[in-house]
Amino acid sequence: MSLSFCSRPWNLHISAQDSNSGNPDNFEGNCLCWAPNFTTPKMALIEQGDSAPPENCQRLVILGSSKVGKTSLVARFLYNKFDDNYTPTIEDFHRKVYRIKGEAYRLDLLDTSGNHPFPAMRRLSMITGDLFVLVYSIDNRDSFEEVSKLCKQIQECKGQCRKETKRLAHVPMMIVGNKCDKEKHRVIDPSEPEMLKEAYHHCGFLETSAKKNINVEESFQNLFDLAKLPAEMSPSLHRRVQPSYIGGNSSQSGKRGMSIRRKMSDACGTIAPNVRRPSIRTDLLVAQMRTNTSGTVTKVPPTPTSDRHRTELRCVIQ
Ligand SMILES: Nc1nc2c(ncn2[C@@H]2O[C@H](COP(=O)(O)OP(=O)(O)OP(=O)(O)O)[C@@H](O)[C@H]2O)c(=O)[nH]1
Ligand SMILES: [Mg+2]
Repeated sequence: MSLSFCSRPWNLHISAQDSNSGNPDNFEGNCLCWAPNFTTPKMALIEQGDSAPPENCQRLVILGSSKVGKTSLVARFLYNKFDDNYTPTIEDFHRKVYRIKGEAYRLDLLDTSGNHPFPAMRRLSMITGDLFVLVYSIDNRDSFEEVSKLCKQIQECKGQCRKETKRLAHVPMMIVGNKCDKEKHRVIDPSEPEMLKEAYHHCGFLETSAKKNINVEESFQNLFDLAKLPAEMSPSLHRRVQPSYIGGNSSQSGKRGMSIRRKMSDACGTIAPNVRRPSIRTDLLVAQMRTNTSGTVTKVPPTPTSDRHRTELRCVIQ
């Protein structure tokens, strides 16, 4: 039986194997058990998310000026809802768990404050984020300038953390021009974010309206594509189920000849209830683990995307 910590300290993976049968299922019920390409069909979806392999656990951070519609975009993506009333965000944390083609995935969404009262927290969110949605409002030039600054800050921050100082860090980022329903008030021409996007690798751009539900799903879908995550993470490409949902998975069903459409329909997802943001201490630990305190190089375990198989260096949080 082997015990190992993954790159995120709140995930403890115990890979257990019976030396006689080689079957990890023998330990089910005694310990939290995970092995690559193996998901026990008896686990509720929410538990599968908790034990998802680290490369399938992604944190999506939403940044941008105040009132540009960050929270509205998240609400549209998660609940397909829109609220005309404005409530300022301090920080909101959401978690969605998926089972796609027999594998568990976990997507954490960090909805930040546009007022960023705590700059160190914002920097920490950049360090711990894997994917970024950078939102401006098409009727507000300052909010676009902010997105331009954010692109640079994220690249610098990730560049400091990784041994990629001489070239741009590969961070999936989606620039989103929200409130495109307010065409009459437009002050940002799409050519400007298009130019900004070209300056970065793995960067996309779309105009959206959380209010009219225009391009919201497409924006997240583009970001998943950039991050090489499964398309089925998009709301319309999986079934919404209860957290307690237990079902067979497509990889174990043995239906090899299934059509792509049918395989897609086997994907399911749920929003984790009452989930709390990992503590700042935990986030700091993650930041520390992702960097290196002595300046020596730390190997990060290989992930499905080759550019995530990388070396990382010390990074300062200030
Ligand atoms: N017309 C229009 N209004 C929108 C749209 N998206 C959001 N709003 C409105 O804009 C206001 C601000 O939206 P929020 O989603 O709360 O903005 P936010 O970026 O989260 O703001 P902070 O939490 O302060 O950073 C709300 O009154 C929303 O109803 C949109 O696509 N079109
Ligand atoms: Mg908000």
